[in-house]
Amino acid sequence: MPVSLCGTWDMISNVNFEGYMIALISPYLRKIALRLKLRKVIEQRGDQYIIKTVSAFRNYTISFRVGQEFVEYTQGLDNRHVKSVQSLVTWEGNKLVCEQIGEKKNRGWTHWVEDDKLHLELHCEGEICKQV
Ligand code: 1AG
Repeated sequence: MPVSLCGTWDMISNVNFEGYMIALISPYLRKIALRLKLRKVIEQRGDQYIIKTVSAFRNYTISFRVGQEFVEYTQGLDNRHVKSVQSLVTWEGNKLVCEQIGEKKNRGWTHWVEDDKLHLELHCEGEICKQV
């Protein structure tokens, strides 16, 4: 576990969020989501992580142990897909990498800290969103 991702992080940039969301949700919801300034609140208790994405519109929380598969239901995001997603989070060097195996192909995210900033890359079906 090379670095701590813990803390409260406020969004300063969000590139191609629209592209990422096209694979997942309706134009109406995308329009709302695009305006949001997202905040990440990351906590760690032992090897358990809690990552909260907080916004004025909706909040989303995941909780997992690194290296252990868990079932993720993306409630409040693209929850029209009732099918659960099998997710696995691992460290790849300094990066916390999540592979989300489910209905959507090539879906996942990567978190890392660089220049004292929290970075997040979200990908789904060939689209890559980059948030700092
Ligand atoms: C995320 O996962 C998810 C947060 O960072 C990104 C937010 C939405 C992208 C996913 C699908 C779009 C669906 C609905 C948009 C509607 C509302 C937006 C509400 C966003 C605030 C919750 C990675 C994370 C680890 O679990 O950081």
